Amino acid sequence: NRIEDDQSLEKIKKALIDAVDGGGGEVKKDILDHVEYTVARSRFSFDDFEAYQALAHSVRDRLIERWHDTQIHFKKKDPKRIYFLSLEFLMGRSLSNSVINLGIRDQCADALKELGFEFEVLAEQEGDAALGNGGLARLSACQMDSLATMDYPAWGYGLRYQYGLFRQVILDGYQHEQPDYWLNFGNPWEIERVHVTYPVKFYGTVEDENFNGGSRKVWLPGETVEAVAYDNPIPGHGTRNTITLRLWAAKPSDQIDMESYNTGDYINAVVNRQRAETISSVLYPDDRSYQGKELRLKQQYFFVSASLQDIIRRFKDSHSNFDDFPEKVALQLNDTHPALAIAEVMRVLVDEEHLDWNRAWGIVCKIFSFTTHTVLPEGLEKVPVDLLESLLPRHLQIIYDINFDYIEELKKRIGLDYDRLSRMSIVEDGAVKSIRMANLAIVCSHTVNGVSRVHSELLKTRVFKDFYELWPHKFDYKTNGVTQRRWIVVSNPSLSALISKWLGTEAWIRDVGLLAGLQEQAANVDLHEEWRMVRKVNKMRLAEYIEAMSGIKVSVSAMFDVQIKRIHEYKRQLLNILGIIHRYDCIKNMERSDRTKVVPRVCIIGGKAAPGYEIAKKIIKLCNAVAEKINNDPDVGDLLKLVFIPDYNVSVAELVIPGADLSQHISTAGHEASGTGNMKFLMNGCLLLATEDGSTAEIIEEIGEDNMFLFGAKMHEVPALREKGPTLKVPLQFASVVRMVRDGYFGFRDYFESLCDKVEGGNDFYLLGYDFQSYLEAQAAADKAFVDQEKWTRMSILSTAGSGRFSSDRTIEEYAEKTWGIEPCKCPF
Ligand code: CJB
Repeated sequence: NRIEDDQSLEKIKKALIDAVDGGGGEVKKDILDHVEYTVARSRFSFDDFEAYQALAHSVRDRLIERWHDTQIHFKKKDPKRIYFLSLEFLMGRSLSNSVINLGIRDQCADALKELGFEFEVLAEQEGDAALGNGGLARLSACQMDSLATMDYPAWGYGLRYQYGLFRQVILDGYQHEQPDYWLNFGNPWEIERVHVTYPVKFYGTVEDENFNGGSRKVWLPGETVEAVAYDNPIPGHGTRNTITLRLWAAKPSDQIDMESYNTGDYINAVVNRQRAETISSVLYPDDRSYQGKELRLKQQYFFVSASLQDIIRRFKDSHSNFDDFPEKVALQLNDTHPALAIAEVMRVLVDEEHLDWNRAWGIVCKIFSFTTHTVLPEGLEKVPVDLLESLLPRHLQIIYDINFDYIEELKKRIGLDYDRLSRMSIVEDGAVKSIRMANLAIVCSHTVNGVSRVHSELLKTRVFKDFYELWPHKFDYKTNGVTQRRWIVVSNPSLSALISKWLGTEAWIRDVGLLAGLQEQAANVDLHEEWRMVRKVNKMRLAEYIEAMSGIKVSVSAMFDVQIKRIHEYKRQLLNILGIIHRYDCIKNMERSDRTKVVPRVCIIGGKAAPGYEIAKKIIKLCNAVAEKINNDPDVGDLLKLVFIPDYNVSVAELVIPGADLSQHISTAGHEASGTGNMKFLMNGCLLLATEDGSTAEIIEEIGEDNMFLFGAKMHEVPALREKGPTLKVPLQFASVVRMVRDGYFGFRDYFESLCDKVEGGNDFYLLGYDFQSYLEAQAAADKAFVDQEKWTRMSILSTAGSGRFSSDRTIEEYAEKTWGIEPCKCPF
């Protein structure tokens, strides 16, 4: 108990100060010790990867000390805790982030230098922890960083997939998926807790049992799998607080299947037990459609059950009355994926802790909050009743019982409006009877959060209209945010240093609102010069990467125009590509003398398509086919290049975002719940070309319309435009670029036919044709602004200056105060 008394606290402080004063010395010794004893190499001969491993372990030691102190402190203070349940966390790399948050970046770099290594080179040795798909998963990671930095007593809970998001390989322009066995070389950032294990049960039957003169339900499960905890310490910045991301791995249970053993089928018995591990083996790569898959449901229950056993055990360590549970526990449902937690808490309280139903229900209604990340009703999860009945029979009963009470209550409130009752029911009666997980989450949560203001409006007026009318007080929103630690300090160190220099403080790293101080300097010519220099260096870094990865040489004086995100029809990468074709066509048809007027562009597109999403895969192929044509056309040269960056992930984003001049966020209005890429680009001084969708509407409020390039139909116009179908007017240029694709100008005529069909003949659901004209105008405005470098630089500075609102620190503070009711619990330094 090293922080039990003030004296030992003083000792810690002194040791820390000594460590800092000692420069790289102490770290150097630790690295060498880890080379010898952890990596088992000679301290006189080790390579970059071994040096990375030894450094990572030296950092991990420091993390563990802080983490222990934090956990002891939390235990002693016993504050209300927030448990963040999420099936996806996109953590990316940990080394740079950890040393920066711990404040030992320079010491590590010095120590390495003395040993003949470079920090940046070693940092590149680390693979990404890609335990998630896209925005939702990276948001969880950003929020963990903010929770730690702001000293909140928080735990993240998720699954430790052995295979993260697939690696994207591009062959002949087509996407191929390869498994991401990210644990191949070990993972120094996690700690296996062999003693923290819980049994998780599946299948079986529910029986009635006599109890206290009445009867009660007893679940007799058919299969048990063991959940083992792997803890990932998450360090805060400028604080000793280091919180836990606890990920569960499935292991075969110790319980022996006696029948198989007795029948002598030893081999099969072992093989069957081993199968248990498949539960946590692979992340589902579809970021919004996995309906009806048993393994997915197993994953959900597995992580929910293990997490709740852990949470309830921690509660019971110091409490005996469950009525205190809501005073000590807040459970956050990150989308519907963990919604089974609701039925599981009811089951534990009623069946295992023997609380009566109403008392248990009263507790449940106070502890859950739910955040939804989608706009589309079809994106909401449904679980077939048959599946649930076989896998979790008792949970199905509980959900039916919740639904019965709720519908009875509802009838009293709204009368016998059967249409509405059936829309609002948790159970959907259709060809396939299913459980609507969003309805379950809404009914049982005290707060339903959207992720931007626009999103929240859509939830209230369309997606969950019925519920909003019933319970307006439940609905709220917390506009998403991203952590400036990762997205400026780690990924753009030169901009970070420049900002600190001009603000005269590093305090913005924890208090990002201070970035607004840059506004006063937005016209300062000295700042302009330094700003441009930083941007140029980042562009050079990106250009080197592009050349190394694709062989394409790009000019850093061209405008770097970037669209990186998951490939989805609604995100409209196709609009971007068709715009590029138009630009190419214009250059080709231009008088040679006019070509000097063209603003050179490097168009960069990156992103993964879900393996089963045919149209998204065709978009990737089209991008590569168009790139092939343009990049090899001597007529075009440096005026236009198109690069598809393969295997887009967090680390690639860290490289690309600081090097972008312009970034595109061009979803059809009303489709992007929030978007968080826009925030990362904004922080890095990249200008946005965007539709007024998701969080962009709020960015406009911060930096003004004049500071970005807006275009496209507005959200309220979209339904009427769609109704026009084939009569909707589209510009000739649009028809002409689509024709080029149809006619095989870029090859693969037959293959692209269905893609072209998606945007023509009344099928243009995402309104590419309608928005094309205004898209081209916005692009022209961007060209014009880019030529005026002074104007561009001012806009860039104002973008960074106006990004403060989009920090996850602000989002988390709102959640803490308004939704979770938790307070900081700072570990003494
Ligand atoms: N989102 O990444 C996902 N996956 C989903 O299944 C549903 C939504 C995204 O979540 C982000 C974080 O809230 C949003 O910014 C983004 O608009 C949304 O598409």
